[in-house]
Amino acid sequence: MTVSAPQVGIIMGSQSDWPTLSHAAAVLTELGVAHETRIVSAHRTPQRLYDYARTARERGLQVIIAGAGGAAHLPGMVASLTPLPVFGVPVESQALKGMDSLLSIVQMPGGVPVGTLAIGRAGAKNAGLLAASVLALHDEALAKRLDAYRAAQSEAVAEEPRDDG
Ligand code: RP5
Repeated sequence: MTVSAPQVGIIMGSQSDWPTLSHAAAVLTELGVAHETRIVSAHRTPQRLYDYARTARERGLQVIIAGAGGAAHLPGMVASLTPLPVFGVPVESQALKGMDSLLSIVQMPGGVPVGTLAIGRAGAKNAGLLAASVLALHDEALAKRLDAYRAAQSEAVAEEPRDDG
Protein backbone atom coordinates (compact mmCIF):
# COMPACT_ATOMS: atom_id res chain seq x y z
CA MET A 1 0.00 0.00 0.00
CA THR A 2 1.36 3.44 -0.89
CA VAL A 3 1.09 6.05 1.81
CA SER A 4 1.05 9.55 0.29
CA ALA A 5 3.05 12.35 1.86
CA PRO A 6 0.84 14.73 3.81
CA GLN A 7 -0.36 17.76 1.86
CA VAL A 8 -2.17 19.39 4.77
CA GLY A 9 -0.77 19.92 8.25
CA ILE A 10 -3.32 20.15 11.04
CA ILE A 11 -1.80 21.63 14.16
CA MET A 12 -3.36 22.53 17.50
CA GLY A 13 -2.20 24.17 20.68
CA SER A 14 -3.20 21.36 23.01
CA GLN A 15 -4.58 17.86 23.24
CA SER A 16 -7.76 19.55 24.47
CA ASP A 17 -8.21 21.07 20.98
CA TRP A 18 -8.40 17.68 19.28
CA PRO A 19 -12.18 17.15 19.69
CA THR A 20 -12.55 20.32 17.58
CA LEU A 21 -9.71 19.85 15.08
CA SER A 22 -10.65 16.20 14.54
CA HIS A 23 -13.50 17.52 12.37
CA ALA A 24 -10.96 19.01 9.95
CA ALA A 25 -9.13 15.69 9.85
CA ALA A 26 -12.37 13.76 9.33
CA VAL A 27 -13.41 15.74 6.26
CA LEU A 28 -9.93 15.47 4.75
CA THR A 29 -10.00 11.71 5.30
CA GLU A 30 -13.43 11.56 3.66
CA LEU A 31 -12.09 13.45 0.65
CA GLY A 32 -8.94 11.35 0.40
CA VAL A 33 -6.53 14.18 1.23
CA ALA A 34 -3.30 13.09 2.92
CA HIS A 35 -2.74 15.01 6.12
CA GLU A 36 -0.84 14.93 9.39
CA THR A 37 -1.88 16.03 12.88
CA ARG A 38 0.45 17.53 15.52
CA ILE A 39 0.23 19.29 18.87
CA VAL A 40 2.26 22.47 18.50
CA SER A 41 1.83 25.14 21.17
CA ALA A 42 2.88 28.74 20.62
CA HIS A 43 3.28 29.13 24.38
CA ARG A 44 4.37 25.76 25.72
CA THR A 45 6.47 24.45 22.81
CA PRO A 46 7.71 27.56 20.93
CA GLN A 47 10.74 25.76 19.47
CA ARG A 48 8.48 23.00 18.09
CA LEU A 49 6.29 25.68 16.52
CA TYR A 50 9.28 27.37 14.92
CA ASP A 51 10.70 24.12 13.56
CA TYR A 52 7.32 22.93 12.27
CA ALA A 53 6.50 26.15 10.44
CA ARG A 54 10.00 26.66 9.05
CA THR A 55 10.19 23.17 7.53
CA ALA A 56 6.54 22.84 6.45
CA ARG A 57 6.99 23.80 2.81
CA GLU A 58 10.16 21.80 2.21
CA ARG A 59 8.43 18.73 3.69
CA GLY A 60 5.76 19.04 0.99
CA LEU A 61 2.88 20.53 2.96
CA GLN A 62 0.72 22.88 0.90
CA VAL A 63 -1.78 24.17 3.43
CA ILE A 64 -1.73 24.46 7.21
CA ILE A 65 -4.79 24.38 9.45
CA ALA A 66 -4.01 25.77 12.89
CA GLY A 67 -6.48 25.65 15.76
CA ALA A 68 -6.09 27.15 19.21
CA GLY A 69 -8.14 28.54 22.05
CA GLY A 70 -7.94 31.50 24.42
CA ALA A 71 -4.85 33.59 23.73
CA ALA A 72 -4.66 31.88 20.36
CA HIS A 73 -1.31 32.99 18.91
CA LEU A 74 -0.64 29.74 17.08
CA PRO A 75 -2.17 30.48 13.65
CA GLY A 76 -0.64 33.97 13.47
CA MET A 77 2.80 32.80 14.55
CA VAL A 78 2.73 29.97 12.01
CA ALA A 79 1.66 32.40 9.29
CA SER A 80 4.61 34.63 10.17
CA LEU A 81 7.05 31.75 9.69
CA THR A 82 5.79 30.06 6.51
CA PRO A 83 4.66 31.24 3.06
CA LEU A 84 2.00 28.50 2.96
CA PRO A 85 -1.67 29.46 3.28
CA VAL A 86 -2.78 29.19 6.92
CA PHE A 87 -6.38 28.66 7.98
CA GLY A 88 -7.11 29.47 11.62
CA VAL A 89 -9.73 27.69 13.70
CA PRO A 90 -10.80 29.41 16.92
CA VAL A 91 -11.42 26.73 19.54
CA GLU A 92 -14.34 27.35 21.88
CA SER A 93 -12.92 28.32 25.26
CA GLN A 94 -14.73 27.71 28.53
CA ALA A 95 -14.47 31.23 29.95
CA LEU A 96 -15.33 33.32 26.90
CA LYS A 97 -16.93 30.76 24.58
CA GLY A 98 -14.27 31.21 21.93
CA MET A 99 -14.69 34.95 21.39
CA ASP A 100 -11.18 35.33 22.79
CA SER A 101 -9.87 32.71 20.36
CA LEU A 102 -11.71 34.28 17.42
CA LEU A 103 -10.43 37.79 18.05
CA SER A 104 -6.89 36.54 18.71
CA ILE A 105 -6.83 34.76 15.36
CA VAL A 106 -8.80 37.08 13.10
CA GLN A 107 -7.21 40.42 13.94
CA MET A 108 -3.94 39.95 12.10
CA PRO A 109 -2.02 43.01 10.96
CA GLY A 110 -1.99 43.67 7.22
CA GLY A 111 0.77 41.67 5.55
CA VAL A 112 0.49 38.39 7.50
CA PRO A 113 -2.80 36.73 6.54
CA VAL A 114 -4.63 34.02 8.45
CA GLY A 115 -7.87 32.85 6.85
CA THR A 116 -10.07 32.66 9.92
CA LEU A 117 -12.99 30.26 10.21
CA ALA A 118 -15.95 30.07 12.58
CA ILE A 119 -15.55 29.14 16.24
CA GLY A 120 -15.50 25.43 16.97
CA ARG A 121 -16.60 22.35 15.07
CA ALA A 122 -18.09 24.12 12.03
CA GLY A 123 -14.91 26.16 11.64
CA ALA A 124 -12.74 23.05 11.77
CA LYS A 125 -14.87 21.23 9.23
CA ASN A 126 -14.85 24.23 6.91
CA ALA A 127 -11.08 24.62 7.30
CA GLY A 128 -10.75 21.06 6.03
CA LEU A 129 -13.06 21.80 3.12
CA LEU A 130 -11.21 25.00 2.26
CA ALA A 131 -7.87 23.22 2.35
CA ALA A 132 -9.28 20.59 0.00
CA SER A 133 -10.61 23.32 -2.32
CA VAL A 134 -7.18 24.90 -2.54
CA LEU A 135 -5.58 21.56 -3.41
CA ALA A 136 -8.36 20.80 -5.90
CA LEU A 137 -7.28 23.78 -8.02
CA HIS A 138 -4.47 21.54 -9.28
CA ASP A 139 -5.99 18.10 -8.69
CA GLU A 140 -8.85 17.18 -11.00
CA ALA A 141 -9.68 13.93 -9.18
CA LEU A 142 -9.98 15.75 -5.87
CA ALA A 143 -12.12 18.44 -7.54
CA LYS A 144 -14.53 15.69 -8.65
CA ARG A 145 -14.65 14.25 -5.12
CA LEU A 146 -15.44 17.71 -3.76
CA ASP A 147 -18.24 18.11 -6.32
CA ALA A 148 -19.63 14.75 -5.23
CA TYR A 149 -19.37 15.77 -1.56
CA ARG A 150 -21.42 18.88 -2.25
CA ALA A 151 -23.96 17.02 -4.34
CA ALA A 152 -24.45 14.45 -1.56
CA GLN A 153 -24.83 17.26 0.96
CA SER A 154 -27.57 18.87 -1.13
CA GLU A 155 -29.23 15.52 -1.69
CA ALA A 156 -29.38 14.90 2.07
CA VAL A 157 -31.46 18.01 2.77
CA ALA A 158 -35.17 17.17 2.90
CA GLU A 159 -37.60 19.54 1.23
CA GLU A 160 -40.01 19.42 4.18
CA PRO A 161 -39.33 19.19 7.91
CA ARG A 162 -40.36 16.07 9.82
CA ASP A 163 -41.91 16.02 13.29
CA ASP A 164 -39.25 13.57 14.53
CA GLY A 165 -36.33 15.41 12.86
C1 RP5 B 1 -4.32 27.00 24.03
O1 RP5 B 1 -4.79 26.97 25.33
C2 RP5 B 1 -4.78 25.72 23.41
O2 RP5 B 1 -4.97 25.90 22.04
C3 RP5 B 1 -6.06 25.38 24.13
O3 RP5 B 1 -7.21 25.70 23.38
C4 RP5 B 1 -5.99 26.26 25.36
C5 RP5 B 1 -6.09 25.47 26.64
O4 RP5 B 1 -5.10 24.48 26.64
P1 RP5 B 1 -5.08 23.36 27.78
O5 RP5 B 1 -4.89 24.08 29.08
O6 RP5 B 1 -6.40 22.63 27.70
O7 RP5 B 1 -3.92 22.47 27.42
O8 RP5 B 1 -2.93 27.09 23.96
